[in-house]
Amino acid sequence: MAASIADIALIGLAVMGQNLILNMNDHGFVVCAYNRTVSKVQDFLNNEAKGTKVIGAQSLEDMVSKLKKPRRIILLVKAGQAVDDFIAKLVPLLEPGDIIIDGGNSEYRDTNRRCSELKSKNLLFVGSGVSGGEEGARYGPSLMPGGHKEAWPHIKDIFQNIAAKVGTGEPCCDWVGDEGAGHFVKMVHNGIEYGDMQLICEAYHLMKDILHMDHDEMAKAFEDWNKTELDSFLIEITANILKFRDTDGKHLLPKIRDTAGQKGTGKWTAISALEYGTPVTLIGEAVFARCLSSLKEERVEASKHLKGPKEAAFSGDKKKFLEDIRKALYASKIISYAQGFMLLRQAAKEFGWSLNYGGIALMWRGGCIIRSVFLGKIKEAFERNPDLENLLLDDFFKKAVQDCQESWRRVISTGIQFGIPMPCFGTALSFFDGYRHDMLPANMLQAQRDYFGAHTYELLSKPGVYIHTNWTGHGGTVSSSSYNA
Ligand SMILES: *[C@@H]1O[C@H](CO)[C@@H](O)[C@H](O)[C@H]1NC(C)=O
Ligand SMILES: *[C@@H]1O[C@H](CO)[C@@H](O)[C@H](O)[C@H]1NC(C)=O
Ligand SMILES: CC(=O)N[C@H]1CO[C@H](CO)[C@@H](O)[C@@H]1O
Repeated sequence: MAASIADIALIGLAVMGQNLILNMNDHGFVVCAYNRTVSKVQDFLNNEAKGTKVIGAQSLEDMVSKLKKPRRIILLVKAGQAVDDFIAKLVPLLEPGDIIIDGGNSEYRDTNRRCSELKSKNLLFVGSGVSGGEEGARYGPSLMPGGHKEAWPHIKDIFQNIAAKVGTGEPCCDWVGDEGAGHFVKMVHNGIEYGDMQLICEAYHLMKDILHMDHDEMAKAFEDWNKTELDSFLIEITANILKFRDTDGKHLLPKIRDTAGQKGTGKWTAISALEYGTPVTLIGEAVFARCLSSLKEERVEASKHLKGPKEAAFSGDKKKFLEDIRKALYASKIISYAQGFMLLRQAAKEFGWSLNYGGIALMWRGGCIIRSVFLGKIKEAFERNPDLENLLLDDFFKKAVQDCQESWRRVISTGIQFGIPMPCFGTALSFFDGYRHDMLPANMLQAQRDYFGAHTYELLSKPGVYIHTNWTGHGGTVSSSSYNA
């Protein structure tokens, strides 16, 4: 029998898997590599892993025999059936207390299910969000592990060592919560990424079509913004993209076809938002903005028929308006994160998870696409008050939104006058205005529902007591159960 020398095994030697292995190796862990196509293992040992302490396995049995106990096995295989197939093959080879970690892009509901299936077999299961792409995997990803908490003490050291670090070396990895919480948080991360990207696109659109800034001026603006509260990876790459010139010396960006692709993770966040009744409007709009962009031919045709407002030159102070756009972006971004955390809170309620919100902000602070200085502020807000109901009620963010408010409204009203689409700027402001109103027009809605469907309503003075009014004097005996409006 082979000596049990490996600290952890990893199955799935695509680039992400290889890079995570090399990252763990760099941090002094002995990793056993395995791939279903076993020749891949030898290739990896002979090439990328040459000169490292990485060992290979010829079979799952071989892999299991080489692991220290409790055994720790990371799966980095295609989400879906492949994960279940590997789990089914591993289960008979493992002992109670051994740990299977799914580091793929699994749907959180699958992770919930796998947690309960493996619990009944006395095995520990962890579903971990991994963000940061290939580069992150190699040099420090953001890691979001959740599942059976008993596994955490056994994997914490490895996970926190290989994760991205921020500030004075704080790892962008902490225990997220029970069951599929890690994968849920990863999904929300991706949704927020959609929102952040769309907000930047809207700012770019306003700069381009209202202020008529050229690419270098816009690049300079984003570089300047990168030194403000907006300091972040996405703002930084936006500046670089704007500056980038093609081989012919011209800017590349205006040559790129304006149809956005998507892999669906933003969509899943929006679907969850609808499912759990949480108004995560900005991510929803960001997903729809991509959908609208993809109707390129239809838009080209429509552009010949549907005219916007008469072209007018911007007559205001350009420098001041540019700063207004920056503030509109910042305020909208605060709304987006407030909504994202509302969804996390609702999911926690739904599934009985206890989530560490400040920890989540820290996990996103570095290593991943949405990494930013801003997330440090969110972490501080949850540190000040772990039970914070909504980010917008934290003093720092309350003041930030207040400071941006006039600019935000000016940008949106100007943008509307110029006919510029700003789905995310707009929905953010609508959400803000809705959230801060103690009285919304939903009294009318309730009256309408009661009028046509006898759905009943409550009086402000008597919440909890449901009444029906005979609105017309000729109302039949409709009961609310016969309608579902
Ligand atoms: C953005 O700011 C970061 C520091 O916070 C810096 O490392 C990076 O070079 C800046 N990028 C640009 C394009 O200005
Ligand atoms: C509604 O009011 C009218 C007129 O007063 C009455 O004839 C009718 O029975 C009422 N309908 C119900 C469902 O109470
Ligand atoms: C299941 C599994 O381990 N598959 C991987 C083996 O390696 C190839 C290429 O390196 C990957 O594409 C597979 O996903």
